[in-house]
Amino acid sequence: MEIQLWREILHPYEQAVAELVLKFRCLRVEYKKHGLYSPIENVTGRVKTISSILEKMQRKGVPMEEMAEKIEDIAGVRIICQFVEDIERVARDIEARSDLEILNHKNYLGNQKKSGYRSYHIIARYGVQTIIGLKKVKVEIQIRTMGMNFWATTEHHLQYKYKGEIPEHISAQLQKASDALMSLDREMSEVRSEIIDAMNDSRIKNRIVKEILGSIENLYRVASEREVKKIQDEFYEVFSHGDLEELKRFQKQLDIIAEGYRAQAIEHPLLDEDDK
Ligand code: 0O2
Repeated sequence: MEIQLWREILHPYEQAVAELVLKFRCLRVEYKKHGLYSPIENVTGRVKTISSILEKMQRKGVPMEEMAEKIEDIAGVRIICQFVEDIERVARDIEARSDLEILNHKNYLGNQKKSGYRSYHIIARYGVQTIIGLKKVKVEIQIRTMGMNFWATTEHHLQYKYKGEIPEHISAQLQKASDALMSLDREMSEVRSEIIDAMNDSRIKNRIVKEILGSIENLYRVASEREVKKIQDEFYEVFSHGDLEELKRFQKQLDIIAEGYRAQAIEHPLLDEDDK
């Protein structure tokens, strides 16, 4: 058998994971920047350990020369969502990407595995630029809710502890826990729109408060201290009511006041042409 240079073999997989994790995290940031609810809650990635690759090859009878083709999860990216509905949205977004060639899907959401495992997997080919040119590698993208992830992580630890032979009574408990998490996911889906509205309101409130305080700070440079103090006191009063609509009205009034000062500054510039 040829010498296997594992560091060299795994390098493009490491690069693929690093790039994809960054790209998916950027998607989340973009949703937030647009003031939108992000279906992506968290993104992580890993390259399978060499011993885990070797074990899987042994288990499946895969020869070394077929490793890249047959072991599809050497590069793994995991996307965690809040709600089951978000999984479909994220999967659609991923399938529409031009930097991934979609090879296969595994839908363990409705038809969970015998163990109780639920998740949505996409197997894709992804190209990384290396110093010797373009290298395409397979990646497995797992998309699941927080509940599904909690279950899978716990079960994975138990698989490790019992070397893949989880005792019958623990398997049954895991199955029960998986069912319970599934009904929890369903219940959370029912209040999804309420939760998203609440999250959006909180985001809008944070933005408005930041803008109002920024405007007050700007006014402090041009208006009388007494007037700015009065506005600030009014703001704290409005803020204490916790009413978003009232805050919006306050911001509009403040904009009018600020506009008035801007107009004055144009009419009476600090430096007249003659003073220059
Ligand atoms: P690791 O340690 O996460 O890398 P198979 O032919 O079914 O044995 P295959 O063809 O790779 O495996 O596809 P499958 O079943 O979709 O599994 C891919 C990965 O999904 C697994 O990789 C796990 O990460 C996860 N997974 C699948 N089934 C289960 C399960 O019952 N419990 C948990 N916790 N995770 C699961 P690896 O290589 O098995 O593990």
